[in-house]
Amino acid sequence: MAKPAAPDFHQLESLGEDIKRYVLSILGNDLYPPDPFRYYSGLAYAIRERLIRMWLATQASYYDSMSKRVYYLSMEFLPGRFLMNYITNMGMEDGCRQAAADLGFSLDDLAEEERDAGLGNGGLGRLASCYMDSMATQRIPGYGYGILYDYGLFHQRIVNGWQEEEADNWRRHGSPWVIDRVEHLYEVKFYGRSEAYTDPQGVLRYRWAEADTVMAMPCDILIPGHGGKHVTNMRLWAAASSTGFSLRDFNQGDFLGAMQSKIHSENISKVLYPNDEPIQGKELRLRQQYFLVAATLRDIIRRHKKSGPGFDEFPDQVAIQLNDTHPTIAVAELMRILVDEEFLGWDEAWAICRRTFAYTNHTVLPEALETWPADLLGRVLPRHLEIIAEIDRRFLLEVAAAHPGDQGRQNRLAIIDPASRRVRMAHLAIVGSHKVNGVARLHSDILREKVFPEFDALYPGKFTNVTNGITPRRWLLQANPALSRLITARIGPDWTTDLDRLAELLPLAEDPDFRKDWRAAKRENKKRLARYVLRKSGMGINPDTLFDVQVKRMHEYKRQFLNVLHVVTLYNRLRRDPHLAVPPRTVLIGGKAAPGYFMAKRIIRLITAVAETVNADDAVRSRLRVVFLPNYCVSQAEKVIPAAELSQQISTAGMEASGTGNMKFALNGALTIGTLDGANIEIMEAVGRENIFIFGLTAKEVEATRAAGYDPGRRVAADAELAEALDMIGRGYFTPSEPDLFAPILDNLLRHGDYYLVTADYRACLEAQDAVNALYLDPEAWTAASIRNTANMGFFSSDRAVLEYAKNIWNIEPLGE
Ligand code: Z57
Repeated sequence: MAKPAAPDFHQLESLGEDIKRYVLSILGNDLYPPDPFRYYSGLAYAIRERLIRMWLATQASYYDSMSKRVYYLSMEFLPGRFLMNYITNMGMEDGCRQAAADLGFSLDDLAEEERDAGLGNGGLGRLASCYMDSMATQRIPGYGYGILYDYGLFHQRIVNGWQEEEADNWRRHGSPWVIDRVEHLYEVKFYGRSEAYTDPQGVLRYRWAEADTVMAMPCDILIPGHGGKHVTNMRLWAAASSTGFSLRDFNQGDFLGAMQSKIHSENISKVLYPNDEPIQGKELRLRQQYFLVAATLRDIIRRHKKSGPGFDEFPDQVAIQLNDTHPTIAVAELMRILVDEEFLGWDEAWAICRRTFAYTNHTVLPEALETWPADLLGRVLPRHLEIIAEIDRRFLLEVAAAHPGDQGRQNRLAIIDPASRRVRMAHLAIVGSHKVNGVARLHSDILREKVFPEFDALYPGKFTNVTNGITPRRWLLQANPALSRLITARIGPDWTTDLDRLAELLPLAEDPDFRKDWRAAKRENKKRLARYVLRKSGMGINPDTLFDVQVKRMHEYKRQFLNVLHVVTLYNRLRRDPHLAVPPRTVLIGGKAAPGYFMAKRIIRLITAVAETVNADDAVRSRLRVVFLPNYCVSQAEKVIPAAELSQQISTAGMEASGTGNMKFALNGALTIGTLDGANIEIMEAVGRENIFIFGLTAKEVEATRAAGYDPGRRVAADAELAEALDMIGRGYFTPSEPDLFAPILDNLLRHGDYYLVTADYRACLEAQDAVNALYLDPEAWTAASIRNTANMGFFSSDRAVLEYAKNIWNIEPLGE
């Protein structure tokens, strides 16, 4: 496929004039002085207009084809910035560069003006956004549905070494990409009670009485596929109060009281909950979940009714994918609509539900499996609790029929846990879906064998795997122009939509000239990152050192602490032997801690403390630097990942469901040091055992080690370097004025059994790092391995992933050209 030609109505000739017109008319601003934010906004509006035209054409073709659609329900989307993504996907890059230059700007500088849309926490939200890009590119008819939070994930600042959170008011200066559909409001109900009545035919029915209502306003964000011919959208709901204010209270002179209920309703879409896993069980969060679900199902059913067929055909027209359990109340809501509002019989409604829903699980951490107290759920959603109880009653009859007399099994499988009276959302999702998938092969195996074995026995074939993927457009084509240019020069441009084509690079790993070009591209990216770090933190880093990177949410199971132990050990070795034969390294670590996660925040403080000490030590500073990158986010990832040479993926085996950062690094030619966890296993199989540094316990060994009663003390006593590093941290070597700062981290390890097995994997991690050093000292061999990583990453395209969902779960054919 050649580079897509810009269709006529992109009208690139008029782009410059359009930009100026938008600066005047929409922003109400002078053209002078030429402010980059204004010109970014003007360009954004000019592109938005072109996008809307394409989108209207795509939607018309959907209606013509009457095809089945998928609705991807997610509490989180993490798109990052839009401008360059739109421009590359629509093939407008040359035109936009020219227009920007004519106005006296560089396109890259204008792009830097955009705020990230950070409507997600981490992997789960970013996965949803990669899938949007791939659905549009692969022409799979479907939509993302989520919430338009006023405040996305907090901004992280580092103050005196500690994380501080700042509100992310991302739309404060406007958001040209969001199309508010003020004319399409839906009502969403909360609270009140379920009321029984008899209908004119004498049938007992239920309705939702005395409820409060909140309005849901749809806001669309357009998603162009690569090549620009197919444009879909995600629809994000914003809450608005149902009345401006309560007239009664207002007439009695209680203005603030009247405003109160308005504020209460608008709270619903105010802020994203900042916990990655586990999520927080707060009433407002439950209201957010139901708000998304109720508004979305109304929209789906409206569209279904408009297209003609009755409810029998609903599952032939509609697939609903639940992104984790967060939108699982949809199962009860669809039952409520079908039974209470459309008057279908229970069995008929239930068959429709099960054929419609599918559920993706993203975690096996017990503390992250979502449950709600039945009384809280019943207060907020009284009729839904009744419906869940009825689903549960019928389900347990099924269980009893399969295993008569096995009350223990019924208790374990029950949707409402009889002991705690909590609603287990994963059980509701499994029972209400026709497919349940994990996100990497190991993770799906663990789901079937360890977490839900009795469900697997009850429903053979329901559990399946779809290994995660990432979009090659954002994560290679856009983020890494240096490498993309080199790849396209050698194998042509088709890899952008057919990532397996990267395998054509494999023989070039043998070509010294190509290796030289490959290294030059990496070096350019390292220099770009060094400039970025200098600009953001005033710190200079040296592009001629090994860039060793770990960026992801801060979490004990991800073991940033193990990374720190390696750094401290390397520091000690360098102090003892200044001539040690290892390559100079820059260790970059970044990630946000949930604001209430004590231990994760302590680990950030430890990293900043170690960085301060190491970077100030003249004896080692030319050979080891440590940088904490503040405010890791999508736009930062786009700069960091292409510059990385070593990617740290070192979670305790069995705990990281998949990981997707691991894929982005390997695609950009970084070598992975990692454990046999999540998708690392499949990455190893793809790139070859000799092109990756694998260490540590396997998931099975982790289980056995814990079962045998692991004793970290013995391990530490037997390892002098480990003991030394822990001792320094524990006694305040890195924070002499506050020597006890890291005692809680040490307690966790030495007194509470080291649940994440950091000490168990320490020595293996160091040996793997020795192998890293040895290979890096041979640049030709390292570069060849780097090329082989990129060349073998085709499988990890989100295009492959969404096509698997379409075929095995949604039963949807991609549309033809
Ligand atoms: C989240 O980002 C993930 C799982 C969750 O249960 C929640 Br809540 C948030 C992540 C996993 O930790 C990653 O391993 C995985 O790659 C990602 O979801 C996408 O599947």
